[in-house]
Amino acid sequence: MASDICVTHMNKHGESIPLAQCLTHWAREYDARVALVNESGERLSYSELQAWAERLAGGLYAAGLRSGDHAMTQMPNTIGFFVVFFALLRLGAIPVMAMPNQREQDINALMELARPAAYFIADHIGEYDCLALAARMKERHDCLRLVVVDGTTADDLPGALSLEQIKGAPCPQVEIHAGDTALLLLSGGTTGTPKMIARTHGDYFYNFTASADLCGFSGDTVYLAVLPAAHNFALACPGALGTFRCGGTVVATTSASCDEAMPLIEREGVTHVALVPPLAKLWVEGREWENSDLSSLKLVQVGGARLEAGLAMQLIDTLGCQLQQVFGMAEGLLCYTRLDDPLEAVIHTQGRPLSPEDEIRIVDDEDKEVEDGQVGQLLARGPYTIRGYYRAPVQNASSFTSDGFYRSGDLVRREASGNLTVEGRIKEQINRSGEKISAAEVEVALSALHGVHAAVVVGAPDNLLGERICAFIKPGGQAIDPSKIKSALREHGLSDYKVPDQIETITEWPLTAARKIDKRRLVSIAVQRTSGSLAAKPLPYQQVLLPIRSAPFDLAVKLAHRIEADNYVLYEHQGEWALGLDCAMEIAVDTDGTVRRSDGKFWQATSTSEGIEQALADLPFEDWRAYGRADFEFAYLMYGVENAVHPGPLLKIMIPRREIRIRENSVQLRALSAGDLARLKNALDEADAGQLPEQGASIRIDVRSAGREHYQQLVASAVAQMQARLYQKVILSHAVDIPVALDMVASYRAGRQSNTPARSFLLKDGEFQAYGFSPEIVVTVDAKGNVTTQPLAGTRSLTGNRDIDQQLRRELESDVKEIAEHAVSVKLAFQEMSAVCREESVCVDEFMNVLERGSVQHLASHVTGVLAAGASAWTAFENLFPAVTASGIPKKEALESINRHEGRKRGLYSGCVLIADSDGALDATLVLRSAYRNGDHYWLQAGAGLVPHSTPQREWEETCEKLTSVGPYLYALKE
Ligand code: OOB
Repeated sequence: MASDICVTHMNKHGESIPLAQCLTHWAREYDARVALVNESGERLSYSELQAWAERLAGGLYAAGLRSGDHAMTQMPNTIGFFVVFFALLRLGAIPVMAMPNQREQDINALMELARPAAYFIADHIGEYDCLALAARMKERHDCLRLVVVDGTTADDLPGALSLEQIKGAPCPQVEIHAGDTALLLLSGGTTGTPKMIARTHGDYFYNFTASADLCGFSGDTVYLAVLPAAHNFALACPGALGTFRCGGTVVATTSASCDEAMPLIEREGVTHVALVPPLAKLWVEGREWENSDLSSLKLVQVGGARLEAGLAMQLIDTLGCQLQQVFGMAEGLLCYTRLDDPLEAVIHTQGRPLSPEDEIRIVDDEDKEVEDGQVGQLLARGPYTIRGYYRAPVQNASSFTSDGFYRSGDLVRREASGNLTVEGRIKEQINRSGEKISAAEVEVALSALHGVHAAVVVGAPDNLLGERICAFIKPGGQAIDPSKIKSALREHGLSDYKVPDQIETITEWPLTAARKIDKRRLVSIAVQRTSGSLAAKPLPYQQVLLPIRSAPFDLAVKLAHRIEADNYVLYEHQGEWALGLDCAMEIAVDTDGTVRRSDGKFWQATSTSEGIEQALADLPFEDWRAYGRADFEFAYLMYGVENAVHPGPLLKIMIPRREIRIRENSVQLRALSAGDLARLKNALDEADAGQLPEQGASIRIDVRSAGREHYQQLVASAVAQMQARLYQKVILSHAVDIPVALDMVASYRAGRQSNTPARSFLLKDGEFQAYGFSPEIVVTVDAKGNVTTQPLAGTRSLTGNRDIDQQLRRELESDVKEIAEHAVSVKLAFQEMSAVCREESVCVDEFMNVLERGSVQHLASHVTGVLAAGASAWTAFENLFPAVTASGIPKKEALESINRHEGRKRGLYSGCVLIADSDGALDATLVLRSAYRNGDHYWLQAGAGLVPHSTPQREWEETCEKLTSVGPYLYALKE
């Protein structure tokens, strides 16, 4: 028989035993050790478990059950469950692993497919009367010869046997091969019909033994089976079977609630447990009042659905043990984070395949492999992954490639470490608390109900469940009563966990461009319609104030250089460097003004500022600071200018998970979890003690080398339009490409040392990066509602030679064109401020100062006011954006002129970078004198303010002077 056992099914010790013979081996090896304990403290040793399973197998044989027969088990986590499981294997019968919470429709469909000869049930599951269900199944399925009840009430069902009573002499040994089917697992549905997964003796043995090795299971392992043991995760990843294989103890419980499970952990000294994310969340919350001693816990595994990084950290903090993420599927492939992976990987990824022989492909819509780091569908093939569902040829044609890869329907990305992150899915499946529900199946069940004309079902993000089932119904006549719909579905035998959590009436389906029902839009509507009612308690930032040795700017640079984050914004203002890292929540404004939040909520308010305010108003965090940026084209939305250049989002705001605010001598660290705070502190200590990053080679670019003619043509064209009085002023810009990869942090550092900006910033958002030395603020609003804006117009260069600079300054102060240009800008700022401030409060409190900004000097004024009743910082922002300095006068005509002349997206150039606080303060600074990167494209951009008297030659000079604020301080990325 050994020759039948495929090498790939062996564990690292080279053993492979057919599942059917495992318990006999283990009983011999572990004998009197405790194999199994239940919640009431009943214990079975390995020998006792084996003896009982042997007796039961004999009794079942005597009752007519035979090797190869299918036997459906639908039992909660009891001792009986395991006895039945092992007895069936011993007999050579094939357990069909139904879930305890499945109801008539599911069980019926499974019976039709699996044609079981026996049905093993508990007498009741919670309130549910399983005997009545069994009676109906027996009537309907003539394949069912045997019903066995675990409990005392078997007599209530004529013909049923009680598990306790079944015994018989040992049944014959059957010859079993590694490739024979050992058990049938259920697949999470994507279609209206169930699918089953045949797992073999060999592959399943490998599944739990290799998993047990990877997870460090041993004879000391005490595994709490709190998820249903009928599910692959708790059964064999490594689960109960992995524990038995090592001689450990399985604690079986039917209750997952903290007040029952946690005392059990203390009582039994549980070392390992597997959870799904929603349960993990309940346990974290439960620890606020539940104080059992959990110090025996070594490892908590979380899988089945996406685990948020914040919850991952909280879990480590509150349970005080190691975390492992498990991304698995009943079809086979298992990915685990490893016990020695860096914390970053354990928190942010779902691990990598268990076996070196697992093959994975990440592909696009056309099955072509995507580049590393890109998102695509995960296809898997390997030693324990099935090549087809049980008796499902039609389904198999679409679920497997012709060369046998399973199409998981999951969208994943492979990190450089080889770990995968699950980014979404393409299958029409809802993941509710780790339970997989086919939207199609619920739609079919709903459509069969009286009064339902049509139904579409989607999964909506949910604080408690991960996803909740939301059904949209077009009524077929009278109004829909959600509670009646739910009870009708239950009466029709739909499993309880598939009954929609939310039912909404809809009159018209939202459609996609391809005229299909827009399910994403439905998700947004589902979220929208419940907003408010499901609001969670806001999460506070944990914070510490620490002394530092480095100068604030040096420290900011060292941190930006060291910290690895996909998103960050470093914002310098008023002597503080504020660094927001990693996004806990993102708010984005689409090109149509819709404000979307990354938790799925969206707002389509009368004004964009109102939408943003609403999105910020019910953030689930306390005392937050938001970091964001608005691209120039946000102005097109504000002024109704046609936007054919920017696909959106036009404005992005992130609420960071971690934050550092650096001032002279001290640093404030803030994070949403204690773990993040601790990591931040480590990063700070290292940066404070460490060296400044080394600079690469200095880059010389000639900003005058290209584009002169084109730019001067644009100037001439705009000047002609202004002379025709179409508008008064416009800023036209040109971009200069940088042919080498820039070290953005080193260049920011060098540039900042030679500039005297109003604000500076350095930011990264995935592939997009920028830094700059902002000459002026767009608007600041303090918590009391004091508003300031700072129009800057009129420019001369700063050469570094005092006499020349003085001469240029005098020229600037007396040049009629510059003064006129400045005066109209101040007037416009005054008007815009008056629209949002109390009228009598608006004043020009500084007029026509000369401000030195790096390589140029400007005429600058200050306009201040106090917010009018009903106005917020965002109303002020909306009114003052874009800065007149970078657009023109009147703004709308100037924007149209820019759109016509430049004809391409400006993006962040002449937009703004901003921070906003939960107390209502906002600080938005104009993005000029900056460098930009998008993927491998690096560039600078600058422009000049054109008025009717402008000359192409002078304005070209001015843009080149401005580029000199950034251009000489560029450093190449070190190899
Ligand atoms: C486990 O198995 P199934 O068969 O109930 O569900 C598989 C599906 C995956 O295709 C994926 O969509 C989702 O569940 N999933 C996860 C995940 N683990 C599973 N999505 C995001 N993050 C994860 N960590 O759920 C299962 C089987 C064995 C071990 C663990 C889970």
